Amino acid sequence: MFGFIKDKFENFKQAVSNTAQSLVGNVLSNIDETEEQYSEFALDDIEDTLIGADLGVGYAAELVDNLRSKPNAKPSELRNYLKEEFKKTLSNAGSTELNYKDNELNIYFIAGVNGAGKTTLIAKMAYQFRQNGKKVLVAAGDTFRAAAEEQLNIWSERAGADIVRRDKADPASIVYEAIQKAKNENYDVILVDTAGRLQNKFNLMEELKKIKTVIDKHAPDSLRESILVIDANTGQNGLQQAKVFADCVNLTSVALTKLDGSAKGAIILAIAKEMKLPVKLVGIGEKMTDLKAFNTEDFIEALFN
Ligand SMILES: Nc1nc2c(ncn2[C@@H]2O[C@H](COP(=O)(O)OP(=O)(O)O)[C@@H](O)[C@H]2O)c(=O)[nH]1
Ligand SMILES: [Mg+2]
Repeated sequence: MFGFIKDKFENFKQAVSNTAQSLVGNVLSNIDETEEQYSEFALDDIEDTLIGADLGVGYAAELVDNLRSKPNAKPSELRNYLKEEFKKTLSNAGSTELNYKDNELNIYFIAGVNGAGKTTLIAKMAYQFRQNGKKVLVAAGDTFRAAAEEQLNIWSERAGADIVRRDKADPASIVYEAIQKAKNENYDVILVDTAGRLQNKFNLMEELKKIKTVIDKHAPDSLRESILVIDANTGQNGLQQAKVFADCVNLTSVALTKLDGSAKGAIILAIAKEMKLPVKLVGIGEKMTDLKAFNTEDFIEALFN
């Protein structure tokens, strides 16, 4: 495990505030806590509000059907009920600690659609690892967009990481080169940036598989995480993206970006529920320091308090 910024709860709480309003605030403000029982109208309302907050149709229905089937469920207990259910869902999705092994090479494979925030996440991770004295190499695997490589170069320099890049080269060969360099020069971390053009889904998925094959072959014990980057504002679309990527590369976790300002952070719960994937990192702004280690307690606290 690795201790990414853990001390900025206030910023995190701020980033979760719109989600807290749409997911918890709106549900609670629509019910009458003095009623002894839920009316059918109230239950439908709760379900609609949960769906509107991007929790997903199936999950919202499950939560409300649970209440419906318990004749003595009380509106005054709704807050606690949701809190416990959300906690359960998150803990069932697995540990939120980023995997990291000291004194070994740690490879992080980063995937996601264009604009999700992959390159920014890599810069932020590189910065964090550098702050902790780790030797960091970035593999510029998004060779499709020239501007993307240049952006990565600037970010990496700023973060104090080294980079392997080669114009128009095959991404898998760049990753191969990065692995050789990392082994020869004792790097602690390789961050693998990738392309995200979903317009040509088949080619993209083949390219990602090829990169993973190179890692499996040349650094079989080093792949620490395969992280899918999802823009919080894409809501349920993000879940669809997750399914496409999960079908092709074995994902281990999710990084949710642009949570700042987003009211659709319930996607964290939807992904945990439907895909059993933990969110481990959260982007809460565009700056290098705007990265937060996700943890369930902080998230629940920010949602409900
Ligand atoms: N507000 C906000 N913007 C972000 C965050 N992460 C990335 N961005 C912005 O999203 C845009 C796309 O990011 P980029 O890393 O290039 O996406 P990529 O195509 O997946 O590599 C850029 O303008 C970033 O500054 C975040 O956590 N919060
Ligand atoms: Mg990029």
